[in-house]
Amino acid sequence: MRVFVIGYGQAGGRIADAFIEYAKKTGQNFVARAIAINTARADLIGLKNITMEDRILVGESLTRGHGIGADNEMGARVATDEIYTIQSEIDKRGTHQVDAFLIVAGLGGGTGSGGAPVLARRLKKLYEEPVYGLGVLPAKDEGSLYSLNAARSLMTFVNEVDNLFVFDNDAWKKGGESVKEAFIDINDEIVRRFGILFGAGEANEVGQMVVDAAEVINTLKGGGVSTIGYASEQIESNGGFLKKITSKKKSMDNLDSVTRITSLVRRAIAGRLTIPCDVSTAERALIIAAGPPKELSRKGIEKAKVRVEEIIRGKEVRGGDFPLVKGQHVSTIVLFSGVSDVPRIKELQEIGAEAQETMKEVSSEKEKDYKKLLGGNDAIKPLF
Ligand SMILES: Nc1nc2c(ncn2[C@@H]2O[C@H](COP(=O)(O)OP(=O)(O)OP(=O)(O)O)[C@@H](O)[C@H]2O)c(=O)[nH]1
Ligand SMILES: [Mg+2]
Repeated sequence: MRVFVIGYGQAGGRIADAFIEYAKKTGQNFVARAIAINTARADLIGLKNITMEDRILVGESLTRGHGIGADNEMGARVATDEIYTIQSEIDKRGTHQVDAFLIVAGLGGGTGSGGAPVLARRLKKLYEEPVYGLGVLPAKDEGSLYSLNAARSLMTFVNEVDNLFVFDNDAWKKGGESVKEAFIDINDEIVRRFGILFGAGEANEVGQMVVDAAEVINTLKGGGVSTIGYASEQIESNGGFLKKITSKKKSMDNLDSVTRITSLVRRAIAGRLTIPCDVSTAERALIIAAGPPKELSRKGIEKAKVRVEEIIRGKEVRGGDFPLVKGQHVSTIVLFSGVSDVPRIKELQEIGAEAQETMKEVSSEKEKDYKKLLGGNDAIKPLF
């Protein structure tokens, strides 16, 4: 499907940038357009792949292009003040032939955390296409201000979008890397998963049961929080030769590809999710297997679907192929939509609620302004 990607703030901009890099590298065309919006000029300049004209500076009168330092009330204010400018920047880039919007933001900071929900609300009013969010949660050691921002933003964002993909930096950070290197790796992990999800419907190869945009959209219908599992395996280059000398070539091939798909799906479910959670609480799921057509197996997908149906609470499980002629890997993703038991979100909300109590005494006026801006929740309440 064709996605209009909007990176809001530093994390959002970098991830949108990584989307373009991935699309270029893999020759895919699911990114209809990618733009970056930020209050910090330096962060926009630091991007590599998004064209200069698609880097949009906002809040200049308030911040002179220097950013707003993790103040998400200010982030929401800037977005509210400049919503017509932002909307026309998006509109003039052409939104026909776009199947969905994806607003990406780090929820712990100020610009993206405050701005993304405001923009989501506006886009939903303007367009019929679904508006999805990708919210990046802060690592635990980033402190309580980041947790508070994330808790507040999450609650609003999830209500403004058609579905919110969540990615938890805390579950993905590795020791020993510089923060910059770590983000490059993490962002690659993110776009690899979304590359399969959104790329699937744009495959220009013939497959057995190719996933289309409607299947992705229907899986995401109903909203809530989504998580994605992923597993990948390199295709053995000597497999062809070995198989030639076996007499039962055909049935061997079939058996191999069925087992490969089912075992990859099992690994995708059991492995690290974008946001770790109890997947049995999911309402809907979508399985996609990507790779060279001869390595993909309809039977494998069917078997994996039955397995996922047994696991999740809901009944809707879809599945299909993403044929890629040049690939050296078979990869699978499993999208779990509408999950409701996410320990990290509960934890953030608790930290957020505590921090909010402390802040209430300090600045009850500021709090009122924030609520007015987002038109939203009185306090941080449990999401599930
Ligand atoms: N995955 C990922 N997370 C990032 C990246 N850059 C920043 N973050 C996370 O995003 C959060 C901070 O959000 P930023 O996007 O830097 O903030 P911002 O929207 O630019 O807002 P301000 O700078 O506070 O105005 C933190 O929790 C960081 O861990 C990135 O490239 N990738
Ligand atoms: Mg910033």
